[in-house]
Amino acid sequence: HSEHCSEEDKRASIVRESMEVLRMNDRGGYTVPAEGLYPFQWNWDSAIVSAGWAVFDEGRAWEELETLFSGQWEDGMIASINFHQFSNTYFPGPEIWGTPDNPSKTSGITQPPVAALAARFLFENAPTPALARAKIDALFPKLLAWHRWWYKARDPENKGVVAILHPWESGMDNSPAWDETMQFPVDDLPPYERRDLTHVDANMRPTKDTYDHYLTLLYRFKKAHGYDPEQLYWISPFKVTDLCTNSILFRANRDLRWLALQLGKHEEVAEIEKWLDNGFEGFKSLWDEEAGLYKCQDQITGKLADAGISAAFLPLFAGVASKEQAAKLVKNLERWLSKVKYGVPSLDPEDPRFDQLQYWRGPVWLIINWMISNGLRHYGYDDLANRITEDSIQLTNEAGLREYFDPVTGAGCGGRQFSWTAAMCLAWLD
Ligand code: 9WN
Repeated sequence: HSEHCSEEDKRASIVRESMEVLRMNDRGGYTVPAEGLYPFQWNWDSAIVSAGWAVFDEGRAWEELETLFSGQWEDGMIASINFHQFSNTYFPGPEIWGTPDNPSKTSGITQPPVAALAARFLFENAPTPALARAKIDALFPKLLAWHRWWYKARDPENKGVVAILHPWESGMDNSPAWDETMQFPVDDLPPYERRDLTHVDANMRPTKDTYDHYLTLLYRFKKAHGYDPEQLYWISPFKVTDLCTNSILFRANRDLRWLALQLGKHEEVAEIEKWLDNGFEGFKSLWDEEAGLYKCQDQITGKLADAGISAAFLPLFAGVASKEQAAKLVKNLERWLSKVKYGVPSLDPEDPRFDQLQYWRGPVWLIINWMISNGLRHYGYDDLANRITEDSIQLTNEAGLREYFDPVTGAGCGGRQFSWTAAMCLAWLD
């Protein structure tokens, strides 16, 4: 009994701590992912964090999304980073990106479109339905504009799935899924100084060679008419169908459709249904039958990436996989989980590149765990979903609200007092 009690006490204190972390990382209308390491407003972080705020401060939750959309470009894009306030603790900052004022300073690329999911979550869980309705009325056209942007700028050839043009856009920056597609030669770069290594250990962060590639893309995009997204698609040496982005976009379209129905926007419903139909077709080219996994695809060569990554399970979250595909995915996932103590590792633990500490090349990320477990439940794999939920509770109980976790030892890695980990403890694990 006493053990049970102390487990409960532990959880109650994690929940309290999670609220404190969001308050501490609040910069007035937006939440930074982590003090020092990430001092600006990140796109998919903020969308997830708004669900955490929703648990104890409805108004503040909506404000998070409103501030995110205050940086929306005229063409509809939501950038990966909004630079609301000066900070010199992160590289590359606004002076390197040098985007046109559009309407405020941002990066020049995007990130996975979680915002519509968050908007639906806030709307459905709203203590004050009238407030929620007013907020959604204002937010809906902006969400729609962003989704339209994805298809216009990132699927001009009508594949039904969208391209990312920079690994930072995937949110899984140094995933082994990009090892082959990141082989292009780097340009002569102006000298630069990374800041991430002053906050966290180098063995947990991308290598210098990887950063040289990141910056090569950044400077080429900057030269291409101030990041004009319609040009970037045609000039980028990195053009990939990313599973994380496309699964989230598919799910976000379902949630946007649901919101459109609430608002009685029938033309928009039809427009979104077309994206869903095309997406369903587009996903077929990402299925690797032999491996029993989805794979990212190089749009330049047409080749599927060889790496099995955690995003391979996200089509379950999208709801785009068939029952047969789901069964094969589950078999792989069970094999992965049998090789580690805590799931879900970001790379197949049997891949020789597996590295338990290295960022997106092995470690566990709570936001991905939430999406995978949600998807598993939808397909009826409750036991496996429970295992992932239990692992996530254990990890945060033992290591705290860290950026990511070692799947072998359970140790916390990367940044501390991390906003999206706190948000997951509030909106998912409590
Ligand atoms: C680049 C903020 C972001 C996350 C990404 C994660 C990391 C940035 C970086 O941190 O990326 O966008 O400099 O490492 O990979 O998913 O949104 O938490």
